[in-house]
Amino acid sequence: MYEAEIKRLIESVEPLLEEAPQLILHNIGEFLIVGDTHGDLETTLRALKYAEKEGLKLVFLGDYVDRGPKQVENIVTLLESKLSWGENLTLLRGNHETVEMNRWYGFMDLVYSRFSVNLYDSFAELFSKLPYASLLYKSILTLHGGLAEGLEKVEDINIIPKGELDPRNVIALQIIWNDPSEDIEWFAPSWRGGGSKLYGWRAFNQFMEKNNLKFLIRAHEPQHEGYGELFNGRLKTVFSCRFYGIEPKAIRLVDTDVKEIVSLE
Ligand SMILES: [Mn+2]
Repeated sequence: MYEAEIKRLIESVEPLLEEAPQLILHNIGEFLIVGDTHGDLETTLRALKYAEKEGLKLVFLGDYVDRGPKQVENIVTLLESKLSWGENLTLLRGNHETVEMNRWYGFMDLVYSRFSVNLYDSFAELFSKLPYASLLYKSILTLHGGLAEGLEKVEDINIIPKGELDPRNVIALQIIWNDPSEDIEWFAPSWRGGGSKLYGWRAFNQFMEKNNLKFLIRAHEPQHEGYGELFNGRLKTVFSCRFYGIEPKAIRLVDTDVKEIVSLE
């Protein structure tokens, strides 16, 4: 693919992201929720094919680039799909849709060497406009990392500013970085550093009750079987990148329930 084509693709998707809220609402349909892909083009193609065949809407939970072998192809495929699927496909922001991560984990160098500094800058701008969360059926919250200390109401995700190449907003930063832990009650500093935190069971339960939520679905941490649960099954982690020695999985939702854990192997 030529640089000019990718640039045009980015410019076509950008307005769609600009006009969308930070919290995307979906109330009807069935969904396929896909976790980290990190350059795993095969998983992305399988998810698209499966969702198309079964008539599902798609939610990707972020981390499309860095690490894997087909990073450019993966993000390009996702952006092209966004254009053709429109609101039936949601791309959320992960902690790797940031300049800081791309500098250390490969995507920046890759785009510099294959294309140009200018094209990387266009990707970075686009990433800064990806929404942070999606609320399904008013009761299932989906995002990349997790709950943020200081976030009381789900709707407050809409207050997060757009366009931060590296999120400095403390809520945004935690949404893409935080991990759950059953060993703590409230919040604690995370081993990941940089202002990220662990959220414990009391913080989780309180947030879920206050916002009338049934499940939280997130990605961010590799799972042995591609899927894992915490907090009595109310928190579900899905991981979809095959390069971690795991079977890539996705979650199929019908109404407000998990219908199936789908293998994307
Ligand atoms: Mn991540």
